[in-house]
Amino acid sequence: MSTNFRRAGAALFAATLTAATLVACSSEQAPQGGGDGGGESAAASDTIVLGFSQVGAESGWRAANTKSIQDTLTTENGFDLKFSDAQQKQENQIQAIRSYIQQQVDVIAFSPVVETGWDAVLEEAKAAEIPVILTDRAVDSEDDTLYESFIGSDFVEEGKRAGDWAVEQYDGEGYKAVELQGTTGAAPMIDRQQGFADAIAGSDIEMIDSQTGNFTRTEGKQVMEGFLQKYDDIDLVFAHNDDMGLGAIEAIEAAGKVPGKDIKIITVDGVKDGMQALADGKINYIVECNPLLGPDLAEIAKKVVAGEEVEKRIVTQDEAFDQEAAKAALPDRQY
Ligand code: GYE
Repeated sequence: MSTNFRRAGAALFAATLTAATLVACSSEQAPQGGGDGGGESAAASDTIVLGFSQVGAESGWRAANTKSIQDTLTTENGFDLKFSDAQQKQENQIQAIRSYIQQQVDVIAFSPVVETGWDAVLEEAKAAEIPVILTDRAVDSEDDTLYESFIGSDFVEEGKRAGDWAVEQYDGEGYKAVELQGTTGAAPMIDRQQGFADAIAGSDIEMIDSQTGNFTRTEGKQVMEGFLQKYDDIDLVFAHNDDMGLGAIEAIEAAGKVPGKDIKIITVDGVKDGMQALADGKINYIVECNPLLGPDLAEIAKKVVAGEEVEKRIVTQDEAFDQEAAKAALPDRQY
């Protein structure tokens, strides 16, 4: 799946060797920095200490993403992974990043919960000469020297694919649509909304309401309940992730309507529960967002520590599924 991983295949061995040498040098300085006081986690000299600040555990996608990172950045693969969960709070992420700076880790990686407000802490990392890699979500900053690379999907494209399919299927029927947005201010929320709006723009599909469900099943359900009380003519739901779509299914069924028929549902992600609902006809279309970012992160981290050039933007490849495609893909689905 990971084209980037394949592309860099040959160079990786050499990069790993260089990385080992470099880290060996830098770790000699660790004790005077106060580090972790010679505790058990004092890394072997060829190990890359990587501090990762995760958004939270809000969705099936996030669980798969965390697993991919933890399964890839292992001791056997040359990493000492320090992992923290920010529970969808920016202040927790900033705190975690500051603590990684204090610990003088070799690399900091994080998935920024929202796009703005990162410059100060990223400047602190830069001043401490600790490289930063963004995974999954982008930051909105004028200064792109504050991070080495951004690995993740093209969220505008995902929203556009969802909207293009809606237009292809439903244009001409005067559909009224509602939107369940992801976390306010998060890159995938902003971009998916934009992509979908652009795609339906010349059609007769009308977006009548849009609210955040914070990427969770519970809030997706609550927001959908509110929409169903407010409007009796909803034809289509665009949910920025599967979990909110699954919450919407519960709300629609509780209101005595049939999800996938009376009210069509389009989501983004392609996690197992979402794909199952699609195969069962309760969701109509899913644009995939690949959460398996661990291998690309490992590769880029090794290169960065080795002082090699890395691509500033690495776009992961996503597919899209209708009911038949979901049925075919489900048996081999990894997440
Ligand atoms: O779509 C959603 C998760 O940032 C791409 O975050 C990620 C999104 C994903 O909570 O399910």
